[in-house]
Amino acid sequence: MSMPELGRLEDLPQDYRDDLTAQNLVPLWPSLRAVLPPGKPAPRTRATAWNYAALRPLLLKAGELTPIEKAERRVLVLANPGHGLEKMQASSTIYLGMQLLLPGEWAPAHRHTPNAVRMIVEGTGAYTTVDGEKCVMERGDLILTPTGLWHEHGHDGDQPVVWLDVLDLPMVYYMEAAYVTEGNAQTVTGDAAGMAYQRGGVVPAPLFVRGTSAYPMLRYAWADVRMALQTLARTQPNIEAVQVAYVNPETGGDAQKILGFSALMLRPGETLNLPARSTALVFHVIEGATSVSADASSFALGAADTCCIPGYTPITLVNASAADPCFVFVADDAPLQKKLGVYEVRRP
Ligand code: GTQ
Repeated sequence: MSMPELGRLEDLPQDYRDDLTAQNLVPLWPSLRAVLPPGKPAPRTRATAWNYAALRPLLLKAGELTPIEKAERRVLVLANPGHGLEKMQASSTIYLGMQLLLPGEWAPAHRHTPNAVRMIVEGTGAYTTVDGEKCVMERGDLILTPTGLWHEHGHDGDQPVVWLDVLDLPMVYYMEAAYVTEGNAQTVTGDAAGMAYQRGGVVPAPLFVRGTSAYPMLRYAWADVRMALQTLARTQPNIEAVQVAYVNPETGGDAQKILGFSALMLRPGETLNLPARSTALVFHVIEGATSVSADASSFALGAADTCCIPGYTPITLVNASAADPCFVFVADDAPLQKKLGVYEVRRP
């Protein structure tokens, strides 16, 4: 059905408009189509890619220009131009940053309301201590630092360590609920508290009592996730997509409450068509190379490259290799959208 054209602001007499403004009033009809466009939203989020080889020298340069004490978190934010770079948003709800920690450096303990995860990009010897649990950081590992939990980053190795931060900061900031509390270095109470959750199908239950921690597993080792993907590919060759979700092992639900995380294996030569969904998506290549295409945009991504695609568009990924798999880390805001009842999948 065609939509009738609505009255414009300019159609109203200036003195009437001035009277409205004086009382903090705004007529809806000139803006109605902008806030409720027909059929699908008009996202600010623009399909955007960030090339790791190109940003890496700038991140290392930040290591020379700004000592850790002057940065607290030495991060270059992957900002979406559709939102304006100063907003520091990859999408409406997702913040992405590449964080550098140099050997011997220390990013002090703090806790904040936004939830974060780290996807380790390069280097060894660094660790994040979350709620007293020391989590080593290796390429491809996912480490959660959920809302309210103390976290600090340290580095005992001898090469730079870089990781991708994924936070729901834009969402929590929009809610005017974003703030931080600075703290003292944590006492490490364990470096393996979550290890008992690493095997699917069983959870700790001492004296028949299940755990009650909201975030029982803080580190998802890439070696395990990679093996799960390869097992899935081998045992279910007809599966539509070789994909696993990062979940809370106590509940089986999403690992975090606002953003959702999964890992995807593109089999050699595979073309994968993802249906249009209401969520914007972030793709970060862990291993291999793939193209990511949506509407008029197409990006060729290699290892450590990252891109963001707005919601409501079908997406096609094509593994660039006919011989090797490609492994991709995926983030979206489906957990939030599902809770709010606005989540949609649009199959053709
Ligand atoms: O490492 O705690 O990219 O607090 C932005 C805010 C990282 C962190 C970011 C943060 C952190």
